[in-house]
Amino acid sequence: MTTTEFHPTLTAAEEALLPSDEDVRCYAEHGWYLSKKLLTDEEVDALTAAADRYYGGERDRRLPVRPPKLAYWEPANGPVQRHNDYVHHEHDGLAAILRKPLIGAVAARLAQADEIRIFQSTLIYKPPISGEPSNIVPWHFDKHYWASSSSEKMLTAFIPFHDCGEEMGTITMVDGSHRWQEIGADDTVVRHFADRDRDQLEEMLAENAAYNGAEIRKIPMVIPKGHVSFHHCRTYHGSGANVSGRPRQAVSLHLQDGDNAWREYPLSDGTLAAYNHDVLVRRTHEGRPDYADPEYCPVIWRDRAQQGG
Ligand SMILES: O=C(O)CCC(=O)C(=O)O
Ligand SMILES: [Fe+2]
Repeated sequence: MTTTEFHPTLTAAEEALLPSDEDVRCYAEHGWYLSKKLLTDEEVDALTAAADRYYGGERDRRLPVRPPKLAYWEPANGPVQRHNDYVHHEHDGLAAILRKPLIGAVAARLAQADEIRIFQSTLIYKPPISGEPSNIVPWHFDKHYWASSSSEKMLTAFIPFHDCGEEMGTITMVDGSHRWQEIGADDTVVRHFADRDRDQLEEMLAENAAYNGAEIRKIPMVIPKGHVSFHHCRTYHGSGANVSGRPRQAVSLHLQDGDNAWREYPLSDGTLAAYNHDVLVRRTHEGRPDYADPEYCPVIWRDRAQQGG
């Protein structure tokens, strides 16, 4: 699909589901936003059915190479938390719902951007095993993983396939933490987070908060079916055990604004920050990974003034 062919529009009913000016102000202040009902029950049920088929092995296409840090659960991995990246690329049934323009339009308003593209989509499944350690998502913010992206406006839409409350281990935000200054360089923090146990992670979060003279206020997002939780790329978040007796299923839809591009970002060990896209996407005319490659990073929203053609 070329730039000039894509003219997403919203119905009047969908327009009413956009965040208000006050919602946008609140997002800027708090770093998260719980949407109205953006997906119908039929659309959410279609996600569940498509995910079942995906887990059964259905694919419409496959990645041509395996990127270095790909999350890709397979049945042989057993009853641990499942993460599968690039589902918007590999599975058209999932993509059909994830590309809904309304999701992009909400993101565009929150990020105050003209265009929204998919950056990544991760299909998530927390098995209903209350003591399963892999179900715990440690405190992190998504920009930690996106150092090779130039944008500070990127954001994530967390889309559960059912009502998602605390007993399921729903996503939990650290209120206002996107405005904190970090202790140390981004990449050293990433490594710390990966290597540390839960108590140490709590301590790191506390140290970061203290450095900023901030209180830690944790907000578990209680998300009704069809609603979507959005968070800024610097908002700390994590999640806990699934003690509900039912699987907790979701897609984490990572979104980029139209201006986002690959940037050269040296890490403390002397290497450059990289993202899985870098071995997949086409090159720009300067020879850089193109984070606007429609094959992997499709546009899902473009404001009318930007639509041209
Ligand atoms: O599954 C979760 O609770 C957290 C997912 C996550 O880290 C995200 O959506 O960015
Ligand atoms: Fe995250």
